Amino acid sequence: MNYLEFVEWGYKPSPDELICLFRVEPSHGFSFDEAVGRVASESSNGTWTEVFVSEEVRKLSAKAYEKTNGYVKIAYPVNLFEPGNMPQILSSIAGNIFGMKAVANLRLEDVYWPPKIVETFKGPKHGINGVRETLKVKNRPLTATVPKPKVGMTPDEHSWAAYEIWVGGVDIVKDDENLTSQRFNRFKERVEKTLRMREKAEGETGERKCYMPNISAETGEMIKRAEAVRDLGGEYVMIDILTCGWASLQTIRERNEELNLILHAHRAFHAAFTRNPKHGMSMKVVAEAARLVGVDQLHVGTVVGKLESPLKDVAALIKILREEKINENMDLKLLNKNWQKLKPVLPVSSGGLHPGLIPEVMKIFGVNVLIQVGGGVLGHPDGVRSGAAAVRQAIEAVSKGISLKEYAVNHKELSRALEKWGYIKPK
Ligand code: CAP
Ligand code: MG
Repeated sequence: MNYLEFVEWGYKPSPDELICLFRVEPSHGFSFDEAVGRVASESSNGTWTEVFVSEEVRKLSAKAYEKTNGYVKIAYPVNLFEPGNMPQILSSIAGNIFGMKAVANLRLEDVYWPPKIVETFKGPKHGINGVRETLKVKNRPLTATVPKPKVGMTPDEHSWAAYEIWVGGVDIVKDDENLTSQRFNRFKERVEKTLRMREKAEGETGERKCYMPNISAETGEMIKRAEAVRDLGGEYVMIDILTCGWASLQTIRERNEELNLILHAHRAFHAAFTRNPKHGMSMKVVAEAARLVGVDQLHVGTVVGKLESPLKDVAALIKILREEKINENMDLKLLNKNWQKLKPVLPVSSGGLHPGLIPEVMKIFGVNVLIQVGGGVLGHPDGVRSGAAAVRQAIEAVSKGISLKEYAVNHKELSRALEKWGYIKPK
C-alpha cells in the first residue's frame, strides 16, 4: 500500500473540508511522511494493503498537506462524514489511528469544523444568555457548590447542605460527578427534597437559586430522570458526558428540545486521554464536540486549582466556548472556527478552588464564567453558610477592585476563609 498517496504537501483544501491538526511522532524506522500517510489513510478510507479503489472512492481520501515542527494538517472531504453524527465523526478522526504501530505517539490537537458539519448540529439550547436569564444574574460570575463529601450523604443531609449553600449566597448547587442514584441517596428523593429546600432558600434570600442533579446513567434512564427533574420544577441537569458517551448526549439534547432544561456537562474521564501532550485527543476537541452537540455549560479547568489545566489550554477552551469566530492561533494550537449560529457555552472553572483563588480565576475568565467551589465552601471554619458567603464576598471584592485582604477587614466570612486557606494552590 502506497500511503504517500494520502500526502500532498502544498495542497489547498476547500473551506468545505474538515481539517485536523495532529502531533505525529513516527515509530522507529518510519519517516514522518510515511507515518503521516498512514494517519491520513487509516482515518479516512485507506487500509494496509492494495485493494481496488474507484475514482469516486478516491475522492473520499484524506490529504496531509501542511507540516511544521512535528505537527501536520490533514484535510478530510466532508462527504466522508455523516452530518449530525458525532460518534461517526470521532470514530474517523479519533479512532483506530491512535493504535497504529507506525506512530510512537499521536495526538489530535484541534479540528476546523466546516459549515456543512456545523449546521447539522443543534448546539446549546440556552447558552450563556439563557443561563443568566434563568438565574437572573447579569454581570458577575455565577457560583456553584457541590455538597461535599462527594457521595455518602442521605437526601435529607444533601438537601440541608444545599439549603445552607444557597442561603449563604451561592447561586447553584451541583451534584458531584459520581453521585447518581445509589442506595443511600436515591435520585428522585434527592431531587424532590433539594428542590423543596431551594424554594425555602429563595424565599429567604430573594435570589433565584438552581439545582443541577446528575442524571448520568443508561440513556433511557437519563431521559426518565431528566423528565422527572422537569416535572418537579427543576431547570438544570448535569451529565458526565464522556462516561455517558456522545450518542447518549445527542439523545438527551434531542429530547431536551421539549424538556428545555439547561445542560451542564461534567468532563470526568477526559484526563485519561487529554493530559498527555504527546498522545491522545485534546480537551479542545472535546469542547468543540460538546458545543456542537449542544451543552450549555462545560468544565474547562482553573489553572490555579488541584487539577492539571495549563493557562494556554484554558485560554483556548474559553475562546472555543464563548466566541463565534476564531482565527487560527498556532501558539494555542488552535485552528480557525466559525460557529455560525451556535450559542456560546458558559465555561465552568472548578477543582480545588477557595475564596483566596477567586481573583486569579476572574483575571483568567472575566465575568462570563461559572465558578464552582466545593471543598472551599463546605470546609469553611465557620460552616457551610459562611463558606458560601465568603465566595460571594471574594467576587464582590474583585468586582469593586478591592484586594481580598482589605475587603476581609469588614467581611468576617472572607477573613476566616483567608485565615484557613490564604492563597494556597491545592495539588
Ligand atoms: C471539584 C469537583 C469537580 C472537579 C472536576 C471534584 O470539587 O467536584 O468534579 O472540579 O474537575 O469532584 O473534584 P472541589 P474539572 O471544588 O471540592 O475541588 O472541573 O477540571 O473537570
Ligand atoms: Mg466533582
